[in-house]
Amino acid sequence: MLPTWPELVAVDTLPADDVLGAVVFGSDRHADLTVPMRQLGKAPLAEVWRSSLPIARTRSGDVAMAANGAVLFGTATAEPGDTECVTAKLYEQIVDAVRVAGYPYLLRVWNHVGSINETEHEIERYKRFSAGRHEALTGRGFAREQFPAASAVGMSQNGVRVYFIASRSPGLQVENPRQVAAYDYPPVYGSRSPSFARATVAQWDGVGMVFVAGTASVVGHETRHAGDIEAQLEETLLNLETIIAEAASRIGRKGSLDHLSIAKTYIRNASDYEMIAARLRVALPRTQLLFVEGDICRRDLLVEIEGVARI
Ligand code: 3EB
Repeated sequence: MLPTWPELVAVDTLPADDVLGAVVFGSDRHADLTVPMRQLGKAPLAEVWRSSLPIARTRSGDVAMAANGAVLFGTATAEPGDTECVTAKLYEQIVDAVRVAGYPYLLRVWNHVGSINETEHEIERYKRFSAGRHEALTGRGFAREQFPAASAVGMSQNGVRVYFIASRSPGLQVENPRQVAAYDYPPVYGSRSPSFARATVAQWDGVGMVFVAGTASVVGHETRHAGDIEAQLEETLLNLETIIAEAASRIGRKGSLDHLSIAKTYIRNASDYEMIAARLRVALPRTQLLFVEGDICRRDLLVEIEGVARI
């Protein structure tokens, strides 16, 4: 039995006893965390992480946690301030809290930063967020092989909101052979390289769960197809297919887009939603899909897709 797995459910089915964590986009009902981003498409869906084991809830400072003996789901929110500083403080709290709780291995972190593409003290806020995250993780002794899979996108209020999955046992970090590892990016993307992995894999009961980081039209370290949403979407799908296959091969299996059980798509311009949704329904016919409107950390990226694959 998997200790946790993600599903998209109607918001009005919450709260539920077997939900480790629930995240709602754009509405504030019954969620452990609300992310102020407009959901595109039909009725509001919640992203829930189900639990097959009893759940214990705790809090430590700004970090709220729900754990089930195998994994821990956490949320943390910082009020607006100096982005680098509040991010570093938030990440230090997260690392300390999961270590004390006994779930020290971060598998996946979702980051939401208000006005992510605006400048703050002459530096783009994403870069300041990235520097704060880097300082906290490396300062707390994280080697690059321990960085979690991540995404970093905007939201319509200021501040930083984070949710994450941590584990009692380590995951396996995976990189995309078509891309430079983000932690090796040149400084043009920020004074401190982004501290994340393209994917992490956890294995429970013979099932490999692949946490696929935010995936976009990046080849090497450069954005491809600036200004061309159709081409960005195709490049993104190729990157998704590549990282899933790579993750599967690391555990001796074959993997493809067919294994993606859930996918969340961040869309910069809501007017691209119909085209993107139509394409993804064809490319990912078996995948549960959620679409939200939001800024992506690089100004020239128009779409980003993340999700979880079961192999
Ligand atoms: C990229 O591939 C696009 O800073 O946590 C994707 C996923 C991106 C996560 C992060 C950034 C992050 O570099 C940007």
